[in-house]
Amino acid sequence: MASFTRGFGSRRREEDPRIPPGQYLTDDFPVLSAGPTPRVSLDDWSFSIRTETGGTTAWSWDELMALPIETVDTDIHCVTRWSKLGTTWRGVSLDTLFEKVDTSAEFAMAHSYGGYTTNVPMADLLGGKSWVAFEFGGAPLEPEHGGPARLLVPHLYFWKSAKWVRGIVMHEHDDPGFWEQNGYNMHGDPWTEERYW
Ligand SMILES: Nc1nc2c(c(=O)[nH]1)N[C@H]1C(S)=C(S)[C@@H](COP(=O)(O)O)O[C@H]1N2
Ligand SMILES: [Mo]
Repeated sequence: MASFTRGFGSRRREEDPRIPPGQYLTDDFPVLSAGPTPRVSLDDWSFSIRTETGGTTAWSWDELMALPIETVDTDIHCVTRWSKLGTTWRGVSLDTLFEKVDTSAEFAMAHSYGGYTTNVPMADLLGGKSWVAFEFGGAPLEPEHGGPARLLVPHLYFWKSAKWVRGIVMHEHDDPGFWEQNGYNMHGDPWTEERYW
């Protein structure tokens, strides 16, 4: 897919229905981070889900790797207007992780090493829509792009795909995360241009 888009950097939506309104294509993979890149060793890494009752389920790196791993071919869209088509990731589906979690809360707050947060409704995380991803383009995810692992929610603007993800906290209400407190949309659907407030 990447070679198919090469040389069409200025191609717009009129010519390709995979490009949401107001986006342009890039072959690069820009790095957008609100702070320094945290370094987390795999020995110290864990991912946890805390529910509304305070119960916590956690996975070490090895435990995550022992779960079913999926390959995800998808397009990604940043609110700063770049889109990248045909990216390939490997990761564990949030459906798999939530199999072990008893919750009826409708909202999730993703938390990252380094302090970043972003809110995502459960309806946008489950049903084959999101992953904890640790490989990009056949190689371990680079630290700048969120390695060891990041959330991948490709049907929403890419700020919802929290880099260096360390866990999810369930919320009864849709509370704003980092960018959402700073003017970004609570939901972030690129197809309806849910960019800012
Ligand atoms: N922890 C963390 N995750 C983050 C960010 C961040 O600053 N910190 N930036 C978000 C934004 S605005 C975008 S567009 C994407 C960028 O991912 P990339 O740097 O891999 O392109 O990460 C998102 N996830
Ligand atoms: Mo972004």
